[in-house]
Amino acid sequence: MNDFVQPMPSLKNQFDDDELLKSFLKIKIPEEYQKEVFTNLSNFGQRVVGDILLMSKDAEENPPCLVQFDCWGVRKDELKTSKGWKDLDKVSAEEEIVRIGYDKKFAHYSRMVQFSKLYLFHPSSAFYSCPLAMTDGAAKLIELYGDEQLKLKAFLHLTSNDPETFWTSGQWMTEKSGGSDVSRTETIARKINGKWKLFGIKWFSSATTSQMALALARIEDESGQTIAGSRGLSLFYIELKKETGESNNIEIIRLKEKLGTKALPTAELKLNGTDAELIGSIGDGVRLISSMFNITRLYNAVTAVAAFRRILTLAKDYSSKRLAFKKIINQHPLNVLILAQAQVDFHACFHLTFLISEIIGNDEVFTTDNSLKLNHEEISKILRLLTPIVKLYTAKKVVTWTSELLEVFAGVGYVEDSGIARLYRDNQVFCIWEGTTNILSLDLLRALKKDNSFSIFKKMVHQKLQLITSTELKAEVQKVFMATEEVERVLEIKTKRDECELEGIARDLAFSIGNIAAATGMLEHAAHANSPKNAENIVKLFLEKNLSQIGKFDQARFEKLQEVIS
Ligand code: MFK
Repeated sequence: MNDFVQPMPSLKNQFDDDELLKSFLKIKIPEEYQKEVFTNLSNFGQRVVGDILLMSKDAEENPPCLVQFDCWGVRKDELKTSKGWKDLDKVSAEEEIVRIGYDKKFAHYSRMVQFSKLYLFHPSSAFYSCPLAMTDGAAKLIELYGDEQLKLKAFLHLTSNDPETFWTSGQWMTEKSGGSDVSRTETIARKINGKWKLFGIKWFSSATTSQMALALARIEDESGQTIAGSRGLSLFYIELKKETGESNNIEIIRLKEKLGTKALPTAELKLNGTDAELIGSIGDGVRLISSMFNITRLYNAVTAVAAFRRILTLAKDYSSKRLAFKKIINQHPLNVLILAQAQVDFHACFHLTFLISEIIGNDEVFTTDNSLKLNHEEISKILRLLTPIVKLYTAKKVVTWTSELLEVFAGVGYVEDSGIARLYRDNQVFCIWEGTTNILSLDLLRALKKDNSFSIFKKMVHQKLQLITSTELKAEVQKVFMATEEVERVLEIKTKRDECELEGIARDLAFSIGNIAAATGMLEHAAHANSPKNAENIVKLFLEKNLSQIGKFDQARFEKLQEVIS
């Protein structure tokens, strides 16, 4: 009889067991905050492998379902969610995952603390992190552009730590006619008896259980005319229920059958005269909502890195327990190679993402003696430049590495009840959610052109690197300096050429700048870490590759490529 039982991979306290996060925070967070932050994260690190993990299991095992009609044929559109999903909402409020970013208790370190908490939460949250992303984005937008009424109502709900009053928000942009190209939005806003009412279909609305949403719509004047394109789009605030508790004329057409993120209800909605309030000026909708999706894009990055850490942790733990060909598999050279390469890329993603937590923190709570030693305008421009990069970079890495690391588990990784198959399906969303890799690459070009922000980014990188005096890291520091020169040189040439050439290198540019930013964070950490040897080894391995990866792209090559796919 075969009675062999393979010991399972297991998870320990997700903060106490995270040497990288602890070391990073120890270096960055001032003494005065450390005790409170470390205690809070350590307690939370235990919860995410305890009660919170059980909530997410319940949410995954009991996905949402839609009851559209009662037995008499009356339309109900009742969205049923599990107890686990509801409890995750409560935990999010109590643990202040959104609030930490707004109460600014840790001054310009507030976002860093918040991102750390989100990073611990996400892999045990059944993607409750998605509603939280939009909630945070909505809070930011209202903080920037909301009127007093919205600030006194919605903002307080979105940033509440009381489960009874906490609200989540949806972000309703995507329509059948345009996911990436939002300018094709067809939803109409009509003024009827002095009030805005929306009519149209929103094609991908996650967090359908939210109390509010921010939506784009095209204003129709009294003669039925609209302005085409994105300049015709305005931003609206919607509450999903009327004061009576009835639906605000919103029909749930159906829930999406998605590849992954099955616990998260994502619906197609019909707005059938939905009461709405205009935010900001008419025609300014895309610009305003960008302040929301720039936050959700950062959530995308933090959660992608968190998901990367979860599968890597499980793969390393499993590799220390599984025997094959007379050796524990973490002794086999090919597996060592895979795990080490994944670890190096994981560190790059971590440092890139947590570098941006420092940048956004300093942007939101600006002081002249800020840790970046830049003025406010410079910090804002670097934030704008790095946001699309951090999103696309981490998303692509986690998707690639999830596939590779699944192989470590072989057949068990391919079956549902190992949980690995679910990670594989779920993680694919990081490249889709909040904009695809190509759209984010084009957004980088938008930022580069508008702000000339690469030279400011270069200034930040150089300032950080100049502080690294370790002779051990001298060659590596030099390599990053040279990579910034190389990207700058390419940009100078390419911005003078036609649009097609610049678009053709947009992805390469994004990954090159991402590599430079990640390497800067890794070097800074290695220079200050308590036990620097491992951090030095990791950054050296990372810098074995070329940071600047900009390939050849010109009109002749483009024509050749077009022929190839014809
Ligand atoms: C977690 C599980 C989720 C479940 C499954 C999800 C499946 C997928 C669901 C989805 O649908 S996610 C997709 C969400 N959609 C997006 O992320 C939108 C992607 N498209 C873009 O980001 C486009 O680049 C964009 C719509 C913004 C382009 O629109 P336009 O009309 O071509 O923008 P334009 O004219 O360049 O910019 C208009 C204004 O906005 C300009 O400001 P000014 O008026 O002052 O000049 C821009 O500078 C500004 N702007 C645009 N992007 C910005 C920005 N400002 C700051 N940051 C940005 N990123």
